[in-house]
Amino acid sequence: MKRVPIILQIAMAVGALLWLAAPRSVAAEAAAAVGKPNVVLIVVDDMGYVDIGCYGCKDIPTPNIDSLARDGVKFTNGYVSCSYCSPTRAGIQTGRYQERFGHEFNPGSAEATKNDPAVGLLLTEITLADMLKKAGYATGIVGKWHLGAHPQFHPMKRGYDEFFGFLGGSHSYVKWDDKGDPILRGTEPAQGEGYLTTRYGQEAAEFIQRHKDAPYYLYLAFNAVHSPLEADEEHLAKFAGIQDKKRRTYAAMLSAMDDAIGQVLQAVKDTGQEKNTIVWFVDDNGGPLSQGSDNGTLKGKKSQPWEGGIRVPFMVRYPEKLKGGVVYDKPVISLDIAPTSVAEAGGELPKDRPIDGVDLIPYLRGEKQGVPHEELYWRKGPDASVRKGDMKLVRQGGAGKYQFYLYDLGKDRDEKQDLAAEKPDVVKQLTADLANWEKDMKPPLWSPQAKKPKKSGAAASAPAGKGAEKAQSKSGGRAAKKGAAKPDEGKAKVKPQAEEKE
Ligand SMILES: [Ca+2]
Repeated sequence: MKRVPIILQIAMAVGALLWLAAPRSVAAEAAAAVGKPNVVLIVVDDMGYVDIGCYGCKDIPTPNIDSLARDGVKFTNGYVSCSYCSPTRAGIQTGRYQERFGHEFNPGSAEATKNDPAVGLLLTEITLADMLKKAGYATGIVGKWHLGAHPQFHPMKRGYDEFFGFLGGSHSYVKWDDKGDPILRGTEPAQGEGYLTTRYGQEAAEFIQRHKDAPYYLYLAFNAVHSPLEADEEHLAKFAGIQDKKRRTYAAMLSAMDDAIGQVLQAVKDTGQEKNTIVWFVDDNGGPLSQGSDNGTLKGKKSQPWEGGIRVPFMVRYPEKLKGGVVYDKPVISLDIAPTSVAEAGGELPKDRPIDGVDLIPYLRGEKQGVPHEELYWRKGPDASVRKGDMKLVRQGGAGKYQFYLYDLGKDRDEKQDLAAEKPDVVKQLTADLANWEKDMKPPLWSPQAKKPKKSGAAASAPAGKGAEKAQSKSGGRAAKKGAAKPDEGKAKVKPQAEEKE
């Protein structure tokens, strides 16, 4: 496992400490905080591209989520920075391509990694909560963390004042003490019962009420509609007409989430701060399809570099500054959430490291011409892609035998016609752009979560992390070894997972 050079680690750690410790008095913060917008960041999990009404769904009513498109801006070329859970969240929290700090893969389950200080959002990274807290905000998270289960990565050590939720990547909706990853309030197991998606809505609404007199940042990270497929009777009853059992359960789960979001939006309204509250809505990756989700005609699914893995429902509502009912079709990415929120909060971004997201408000208000991003990049092991304008290059394969595919998304959003043979110059240019971008990225800090074998076997079932490399080298070199994903070295040392569990 290759580490970030110690000198660089120390420099970034000092930078993070200095940044967090820079003096601003409490009184100054309180004075400066008046008039600042609240920020509500809603992240949903594993939802398909066409599973809400405002993106074309016909069989699952989602009036509350749809209201964000009616009253805000809907992105139709909205992306996340990874095709699965934890890396996307690392990018959202930092505004940086998560490959810059080796957060390229999901960690293992919370149960498997809770004693592993090597698997989680690097402590040298500064979170959106850190940034907004410094700008005078009350901060809280409700729901799924998935950025490290070791105590040092706990959200309340990463800028969040309050936490109600779980540390891993997936969770039962009905069993609060699930798989050694209990629902926590703060750092202690929470006592309670009831359907968790609904409970998250209640907890979020209560947070909003509790902090209505100060600017607040609420990170509402639903695990819905991720597996396991577990719905409550009330919502299941609404979808008795859907024959397919998986789709019916999925629809009920999504409907419960829509109700919970309705409760949160109502809380914002009740406090009289609707205009001055930025509400983000983003899906953390495309639908996996095996659980009842639907990506429409997009190619591919969760964990894949095709549009079905990374193009997602993405919206922002901010009546104070943005007109409602607007569709914005230039490419944007979830990395933009942090810089946009921090700019509106009058906060500051760290200056000692590249920030890849941009402040979208000037673009959305038409004050800035051009596009927020000339290029966007993705990488997960040997899979990588780049979008430049409408042209998208996809790299797949491994063991020195990469395959390259080229699409014109302006004419072919669904990636049906591979233009690689027709446009070799474009392939060459985008391949060079990708290689150039990869020079600034770090090797993965941990290997992909090992799949559980059907038959027991110590090496293959070892969790990712410290012990994994040794175990995995015995089992045939699955680990993310030195330079695993560098353009010229890493061709297939990191094996992608066939089906992601988290
Ligand atoms: Ca996910």
